[in-house]
Amino acid sequence: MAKSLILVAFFCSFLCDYSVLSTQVSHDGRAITIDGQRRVLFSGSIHYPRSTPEMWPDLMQKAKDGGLDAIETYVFWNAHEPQRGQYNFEGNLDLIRFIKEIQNAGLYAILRIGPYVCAEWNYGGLPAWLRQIPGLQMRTNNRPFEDEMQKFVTLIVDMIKRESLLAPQGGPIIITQIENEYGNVQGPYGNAGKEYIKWCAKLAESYQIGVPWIMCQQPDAPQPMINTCNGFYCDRFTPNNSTSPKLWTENWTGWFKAWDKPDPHRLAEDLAFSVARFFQSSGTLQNYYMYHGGTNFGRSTGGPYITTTYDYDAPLDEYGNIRQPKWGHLKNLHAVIKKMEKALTYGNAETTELENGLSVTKFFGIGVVPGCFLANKNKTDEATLDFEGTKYFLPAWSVSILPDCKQEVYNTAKVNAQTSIMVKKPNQAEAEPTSLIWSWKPEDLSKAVRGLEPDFTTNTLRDQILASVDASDYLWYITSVNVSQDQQMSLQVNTAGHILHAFVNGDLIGSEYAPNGKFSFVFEKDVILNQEINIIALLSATVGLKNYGPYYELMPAGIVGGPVKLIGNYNDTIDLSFSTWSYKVGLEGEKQQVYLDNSNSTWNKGGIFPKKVPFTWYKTTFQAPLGSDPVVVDLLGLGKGTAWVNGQSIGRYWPSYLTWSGGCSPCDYRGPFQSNSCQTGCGEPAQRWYHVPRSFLKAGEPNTLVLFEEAGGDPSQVNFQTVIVGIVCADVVEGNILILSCQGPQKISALQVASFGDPQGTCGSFQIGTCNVDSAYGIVRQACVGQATCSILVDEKTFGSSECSYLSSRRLAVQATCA
Ligand SMILES: *[C@@H]1O[C@H](CO)[C@@H](O)[C@H](O)[C@H]1NC(C)=O
Ligand SMILES: *[C@@H]1O[C@H](CO)[C@@H](O)[C@H](O)[C@H]1NC(C)=O
Ligand SMILES: *[C@@H]1O[C@H](CO)[C@@H](O)[C@H](O)[C@H]1NC(C)=O
Ligand SMILES: *[C@@H]1O[C@H](CO)[C@@H](O)[C@H](O)[C@H]1NC(C)=O
Ligand SMILES: *[C@@H]1O[C@H](CO)[C@@H](O)[C@H](O)[C@H]1NC(C)=O
Ligand SMILES: *[C@@H]1O[C@H](CO)[C@@H](O)[C@H](O)[C@H]1NC(C)=O
Ligand SMILES: CC(=O)N[C@H]1CO[C@H](CO)[C@@H](O)[C@@H]1O
Repeated sequence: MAKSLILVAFFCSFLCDYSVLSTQVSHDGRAITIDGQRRVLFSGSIHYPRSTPEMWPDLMQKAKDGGLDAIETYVFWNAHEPQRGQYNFEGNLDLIRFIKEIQNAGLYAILRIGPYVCAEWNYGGLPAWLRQIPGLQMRTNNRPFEDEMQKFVTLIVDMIKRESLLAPQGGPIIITQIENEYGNVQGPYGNAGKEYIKWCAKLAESYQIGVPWIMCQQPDAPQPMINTCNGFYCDRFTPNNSTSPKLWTENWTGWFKAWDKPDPHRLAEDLAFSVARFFQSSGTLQNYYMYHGGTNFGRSTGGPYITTTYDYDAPLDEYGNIRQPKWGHLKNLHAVIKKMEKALTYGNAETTELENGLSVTKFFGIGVVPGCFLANKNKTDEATLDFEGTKYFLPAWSVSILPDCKQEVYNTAKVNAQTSIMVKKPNQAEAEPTSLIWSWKPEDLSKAVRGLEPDFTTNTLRDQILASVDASDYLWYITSVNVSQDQQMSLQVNTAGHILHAFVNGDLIGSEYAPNGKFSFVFEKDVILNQEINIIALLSATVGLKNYGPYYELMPAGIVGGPVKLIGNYNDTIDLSFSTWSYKVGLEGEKQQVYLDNSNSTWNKGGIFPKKVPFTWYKTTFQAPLGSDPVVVDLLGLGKGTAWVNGQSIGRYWPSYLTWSGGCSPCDYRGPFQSNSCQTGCGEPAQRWYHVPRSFLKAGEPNTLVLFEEAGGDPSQVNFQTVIVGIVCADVVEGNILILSCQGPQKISALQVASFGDPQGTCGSFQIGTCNVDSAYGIVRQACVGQATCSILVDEKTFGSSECSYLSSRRLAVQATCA
């Protein structure tokens, strides 16, 4: 086998110029065509910087097993070009390796080059150094911006061409995107915006890459750019040109999380409903945003107030585990829709709207097996639909799919896939002490609070993005004031956020952070001033820069413009806004890279251990947990800061930020989904567990964890854990197959419930209903206990035909533990 492949490759390199390996991608008004055939395509977003190269093959395989055809990613300009002309494509920024992993898994790739990406990404992916270029205005008809954008897009296009990654070259890339969601913000840019979009389209076309270009949410996309839809539902969307197929680039599988928000969820039933409705309404390509959300490693990743976890409630969780039942319910949906591929892409669609929100769509035509969708859009009432002589039961807010228009194979509200409940297990590394041993050192504030060795000095209060060029979250603004006598005054600082720590004459007098994403606030605190010179040092910290909206890049950050004032008892005011201000970018510890293992800085071991002391660096060593399960570190007890493992950033942490306590109520999949429809974790720490990728860890030797604690915290509770499947459940309708899996090396260790009949309740609280086949428990125990995976066909042959047969449909409910 290997030999003949080599022969073919050898033969081709001389004679056929790889044309045998080449794939022709085009489109018509109906679908993307691959080698001339119209296709139904399922795609999923995975952002390469939000996982590690070691995770990529497994993520791709799980995506493929879940029934995807393609992986979609943005390209992240500010990560690749952190300084103008200095590029980084290493490690988790190795875009080429990522695309090759997609190809290795036998999947297609969709590359959204942007380079504006939104994506809850810091500054929407645009480099902050663009702001330093004279006359540059972003995302509009502006030559300096267009020049920089063209340079970067050309670099990426040249890289993928050189590596033969485009489908016509034999590579996996079938679709590329220029710009992103510009249609949503275009209004305020007026005519310049229209010109810019035309320029983008011309630029894209000029590369002649031989695959279709898309522009999402761009109703006036110039041909041949295809306008595509983003949203929770896309059934009502139509592209503007009869030659453009209906493509859905972002069907949000859940939602992102911010530091002040509870955990958002989107139930599998509703997600499946939206996908089924899209195909019912003649859609042909759909991309899950996100299929794997991942982690915002490093400070430059997450957008404004976005947590370090970017889990997104996606079919693969933050750590790369299969999220059940979402993953399995969609896998089953993909399989049934694929059965109808010919009908959906070559057939005619005939839709009949019935009363009470019911509708029927039949795809039919010469030479194709007809396929049908029966939809119940009614969000409260179930219905029984009489269709071509058969009665079909449709739960509220559900779609039934009949791939042959006769037999219901799938209903979006009937979940046959297993549910897995993940649990966290303590670190079981050998010889790991129960609590970690810490050393520490204070951040050296001595120069900053006295204004020594500034990076530069001005007599204005500058925007933090311009002043620091986003080289750090932290920027010091320092000035002095000469007063004629000792006195108490009120220090008033107007800041555009996000966090402010104020020091007067070396003492921290107060700290404040922007509440609920309202970044502008006024800090006010009484201070005692000494006669003559007083030094006021203000440390401003950002938590990810704005990423969305017209002119979002101009949204201020830091103490831009102030005013900064001292107000006396008689309203006598000293305005410091135009005093001489010194600036220092970043922390001393960041400059000295004290988080690196080879850092030469000295750490304190003895003495009084500082707890709840802001601006403290902490360091400990730990053994990597045994096995291969994903690792997290529990940072409960800490305030806010940044964490590194073996010198690699695992992101910002902020467990002291408690989320809003309202807004969590039992979730219902029925009815139009909103980002806050279904939330958990109200009033709890915004994020307590932080992902430590296995590839960051060394087995059998000590690993280092370094924390920079900005707000004051206590690391004594910090510990490492692994994430595993704890409980598996399933609730399977007769005629389907029960599959239970511990999703890893663990085995099903005990069976709590196995009831065949009409079991009640949900996973964790199943109860026997009015009828139960007594032998069910023994049958399931026999087949499953002791196994890593088991499957049972839920039918009469297994469970008998007579018992409970008066029920209209019998179900098997199972709950088991993995260990
Ligand atoms: C595209 O369609 C929208 C309505 O969906 C319309 O407002 C717009 O003018 C159309 N644009 C073009 C170029 O046809
Ligand atoms: C639709 O696209 C075709 C081919 O790309 C183009 O010739 C035609 O002008 C477009 N029609 C409209 C209404 O934009
Ligand atoms: C849902 O169905 C009920 C009857 O079962 C009907 O009264 C109601 O109007 C329907 N709602 C919608 C939105 O069609
Ligand atoms: C502070 O102001 C007083 C009065 O203007 C002046 O005499 C004194 O020299 C100033 N002190 C410093 C250190 O500049
Ligand atoms: C100072 O100004 C505030 C707000 O303008 C006002 O409410 C207060 O009465 C003033 N105090 C004095 C002592 O003038
Ligand atoms: C620590 O000191 C050694 C020897 O002087 C030097 O080679 C190394 O680069 C230093 N490490 C850092 C992180 O500065
Ligand atoms: C393009 C699109 O459909 N956008 C929608 C996404 O979902 C939100 C929330 O439901 C809607 O407000 C948008 O209109």
